[in-house]
Amino acid sequence: MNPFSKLKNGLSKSRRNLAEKMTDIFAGRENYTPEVFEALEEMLIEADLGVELALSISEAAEQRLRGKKVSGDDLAGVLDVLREYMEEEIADWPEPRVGEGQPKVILVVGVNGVGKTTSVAKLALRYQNEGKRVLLVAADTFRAAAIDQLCIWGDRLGCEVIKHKDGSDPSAVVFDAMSAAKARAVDVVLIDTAGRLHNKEHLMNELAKMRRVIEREVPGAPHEVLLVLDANTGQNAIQQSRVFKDATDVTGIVLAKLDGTARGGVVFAICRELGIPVRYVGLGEAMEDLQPFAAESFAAALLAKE
Ligand SMILES: Nc1nc2c(ncn2[C@@H]2O[C@H](COP(=O)(O)OP(=O)(O)OP(=O)(O)O)[C@@H](O)[C@H]2O)c(=O)[nH]1
Ligand SMILES: [Mg+2]
Repeated sequence: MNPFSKLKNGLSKSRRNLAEKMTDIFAGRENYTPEVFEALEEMLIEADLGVELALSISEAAEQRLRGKKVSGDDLAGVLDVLREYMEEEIADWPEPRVGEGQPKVILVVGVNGVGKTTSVAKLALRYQNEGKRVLLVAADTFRAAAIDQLCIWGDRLGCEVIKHKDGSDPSAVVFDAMSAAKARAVDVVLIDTAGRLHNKEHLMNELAKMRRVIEREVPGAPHEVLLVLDANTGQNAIQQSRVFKDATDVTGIVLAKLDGTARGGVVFAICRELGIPVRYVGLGEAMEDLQPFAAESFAAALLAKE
């Protein structure tokens, strides 16, 4: 399947949700009354686009359609307004710069069960496919079996995993990983961390300590701190991002599990309200199911006709 079809497939629940609700809003109406646009706004809020963006889009749609008679083509007209807004709202972001001869260090963080470890494996595959030498780091020493889980991915990928025992200090694992990466001319280091409840101070401190070790061993690193969010959590994902953003320098978001949710619109709220770029979207459980996020194709896939 080509990447766009895969994205479209992954967004099918979100797309159907939008299309169905939109059809309901227009069904049986002759004219565009203010209620139509109120309903549209409400629907966009429910689709997790965020209040502000929902309001701007429904206003733009109103300006375009007010007073006109409802015709079959107008649904497409509203979708065009949506698409234009989405493309404008979300810029694509440049890759971070990595020093000559340095490994690129990527720290992957997030609350429990959002898809961190799976995303690490998916990212590893992407980099391997670019011909990069990848090292995985089992810095989740907190949850039983987390190390084994990463090692299974490592086996599948044919990728080395740096690990210590369960319960050991994750900063020590990270320290070893930085040394190994430098010694073995690794291109990309992917660090899997423990699921942090964002109010657990201990784990947040541990994260800060890991960062200090990384910075000391590879100046300028970590080059990316990716916060993994579960798309199913909708607006709650925004709250999580705020807390992580305050605790550490988050450079980008991996929005996982978009395939299982009708709330794909949350991408827009995240970009707009947090100013953190969505860098990747997770579209399934397999290694191949991760795509770099691009606003234009995302909007097109979300609003495509079936
Ligand atoms: N459908 C779908 N499932 C996903 C995606 N990403 C992860 N999962 C599933 O979500 C579950 C949790 O994934 P993990 O990668 O273990 O999550 P985690 O954040 O590392 O979890 P902890 O280490 O326990 O905090 C697994 O069953 C994954 O297969 C995705 O993009 N789509
Ligand atoms: Mg994990």
